[in-house]
Amino acid sequence: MGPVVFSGAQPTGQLTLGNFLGALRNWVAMQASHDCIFCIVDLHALTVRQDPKELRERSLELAALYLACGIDPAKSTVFIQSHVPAHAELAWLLSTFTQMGELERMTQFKDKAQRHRQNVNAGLFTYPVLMAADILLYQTEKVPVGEDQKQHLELTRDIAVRFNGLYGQIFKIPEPMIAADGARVKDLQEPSKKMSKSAESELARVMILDDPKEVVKKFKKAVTDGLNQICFDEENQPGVTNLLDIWCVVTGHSKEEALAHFSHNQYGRLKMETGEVVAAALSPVREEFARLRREEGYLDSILRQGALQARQRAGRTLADAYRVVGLPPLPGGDS
Ligand code: ATP
Ligand code: LTN
Repeated sequence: MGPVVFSGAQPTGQLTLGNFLGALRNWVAMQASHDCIFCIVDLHALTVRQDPKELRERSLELAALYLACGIDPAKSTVFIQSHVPAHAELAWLLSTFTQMGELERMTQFKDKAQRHRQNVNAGLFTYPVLMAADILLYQTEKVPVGEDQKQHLELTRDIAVRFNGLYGQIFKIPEPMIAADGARVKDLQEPSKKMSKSAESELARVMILDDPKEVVKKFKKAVTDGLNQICFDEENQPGVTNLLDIWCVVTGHSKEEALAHFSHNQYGRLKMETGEVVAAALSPVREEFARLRREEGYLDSILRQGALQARQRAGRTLADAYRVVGLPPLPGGDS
């Protein structure tokens, strides 16, 4: 089966090109050689207020999108986090092994607390503990994520090492896997920020399900600069660098090849061609998604089977962790 891989995305909105290049594309590639588990982390999504009907809809949509991107349920386990109670249970236990100061340092918390000032809830603060539980429950070895999640992975490792130090080898220590390219796709309007599903401007983010015309339009309107030179220079030319990076990941070309290809310094051409290659890469995903979304019975059966498998695996780790800290087993044997 190969080493265990675990990753997840939140059903907080449609997925962006950033999620695709930074995460999903790598998940698909790992299926051939790893024991992969991909989760729809709906409990995490609750840290920001959600409309109940939309949240339900988006969770199913996200499952269809995983499959449309190439996640194969015959090879990988796909499930919804809230279907496996062990996630919330282990999160509670791990929160007692996590210091307030550690959580206060998390940049995602600081960012989101800024953006949602009227709702800085305790769940937003303990979000990384739930993420640690997700990962540690499955004896995960590798966690493919975008660059923004690196700090959460480091915290997960610290919690696991601390717990193991006190009670023995209960958890495997996971490694983050951050792709060399595509791990930090930037906002098309404010290229100093990461492209995010929850960005305010529609033009800022390309969605996996945007139709080709929309994709091209968004790239045409991408913000660049007045320097009129095509270079990889994140500091002074973040917009141009982002477009070049995206073009390289999608076409599989190197930086040198990109510079040679766009040697005439025409920003218009860079925007247009990047838009076109992205639109072409996303088209088959969009079509497969439309087909899968009509097959609700099939999707339900995948999610049910995934949850049952996940419950079994997660249950073993949770039982071990409960036992070693001194929580008594149910008298008379397993429930
Ligand atoms: P939100 O904007 O609602 O916080 P998000 O866009 O960060 O959400 P998640 O569902 O939390 O999306 O993340 C799914 C995966 O996509 C994670 O592995 C994350 O690191 C990755 N990811 C998110 N944005 C980008 C980006 N701009 N570039 C590369 N990878 C990204
Ligand atoms: N925190 C992640 C989503 C996430 C995740 C996980 C990723 C929740 N649990 C476990 C990898 C492994 C995010 O915001 N992108």
